[in-house]
Amino acid sequence: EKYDKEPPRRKELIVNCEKPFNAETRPDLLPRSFYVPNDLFFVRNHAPVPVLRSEEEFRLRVEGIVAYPLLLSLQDLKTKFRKHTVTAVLQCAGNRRTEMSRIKPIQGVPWLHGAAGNAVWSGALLKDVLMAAGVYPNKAEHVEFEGADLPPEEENRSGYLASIPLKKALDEDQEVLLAYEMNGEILSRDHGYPLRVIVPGFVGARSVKWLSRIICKMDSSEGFFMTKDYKYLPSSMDFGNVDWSSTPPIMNLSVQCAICDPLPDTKLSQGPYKVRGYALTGKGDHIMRVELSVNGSKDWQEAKLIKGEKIANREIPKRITAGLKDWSWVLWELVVDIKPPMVIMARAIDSACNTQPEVPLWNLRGVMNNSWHKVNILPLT
Ligand code: MTE
Ligand code: MO
Repeated sequence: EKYDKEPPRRKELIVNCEKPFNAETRPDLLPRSFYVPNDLFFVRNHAPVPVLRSEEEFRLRVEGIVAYPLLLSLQDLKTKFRKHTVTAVLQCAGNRRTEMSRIKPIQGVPWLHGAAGNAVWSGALLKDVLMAAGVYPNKAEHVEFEGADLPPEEENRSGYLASIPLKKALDEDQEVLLAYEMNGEILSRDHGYPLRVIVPGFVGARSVKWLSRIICKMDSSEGFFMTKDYKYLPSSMDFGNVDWSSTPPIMNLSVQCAICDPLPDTKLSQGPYKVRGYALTGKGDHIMRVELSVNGSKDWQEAKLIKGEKIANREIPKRITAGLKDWSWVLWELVVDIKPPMVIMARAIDSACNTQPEVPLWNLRGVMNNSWHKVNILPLT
């Protein structure tokens, strides 16, 4: 059995697919802490979790258009490169697909709004490793990552593949990380043990888990999840007429906001209720405002933003005031008047004044749904 060496998992997760394992955090648990606990963090796998016999055996290859190809042990990564820490949200491009599939059915993991999570990641900066390998920035334009898992979709039986522009990788302010720690703990097997990429600001699909190889290349990755998935195709394209080459692979996140508490179709009595959720920015530097409407979008009230929290005696750096981009999510809350039956709506506006569309833009893969989040509330009896 290919799936007989899977790690133990919390039963509180909402499992959307067992093999490969795909599970999301129950949305109402998300705003309970600024960082999602590792064992409640959503898991998006495309294959069985690879088994590493011993940590000593692990090697990362760095090759392609570089002067000095490298073969690094985990110990090398931890001792020869400075340790960098970044708080970043990870969101699957398919987060909130279920809402989009109400417009027209979509094949794909039926995520609610729990396929996003915030964590503090530590590891070596990808930039430092690429510099040590003597990357040729004038010759290479992309950095490809290969994972040790073997998704059936990768036709030539390679591992999971994705790439990012070399420019992003070499920009220290972009903080692209080869992470070995998540929330101060060693990565768990579901989240990429022993090493994964974290690409702040990009969709989760580019943050390759179980990283085994880095290849500096001229062209972007030909991997399945770059060329035949994770694309925001025009609404007119269906499986019958899809032209994958028409559309580039998704990279950047877009501004997002979700109501986590109450859950959709909750029965509530009339009166005040503290609504809670998360928001994250796309190309903007940070979330400027979150607004809620309880009267069908006629009036919008501003929610209170909760921008950080202490973890293990560590203060969140004042990135925003320092003029750097905030890769983290913000949590927000607002007490509203509940008069069921009703709909609570939420939308965010980021510092670049980007906001969300009122309705989802349907697309074949059901990705990048960042429409106004609408939660239906029912009367108690
Ligand atoms: N990396 C590998 N090697 N294999 C995968 O299946 N899934 C990607 C990405 N990295 C994946 C991967 C996708 S689509 C997402 S959304 C994130 O990992 C999810 O990371 P998580 O499971 O730690 O939440
Ligand atoms: Mo994803």
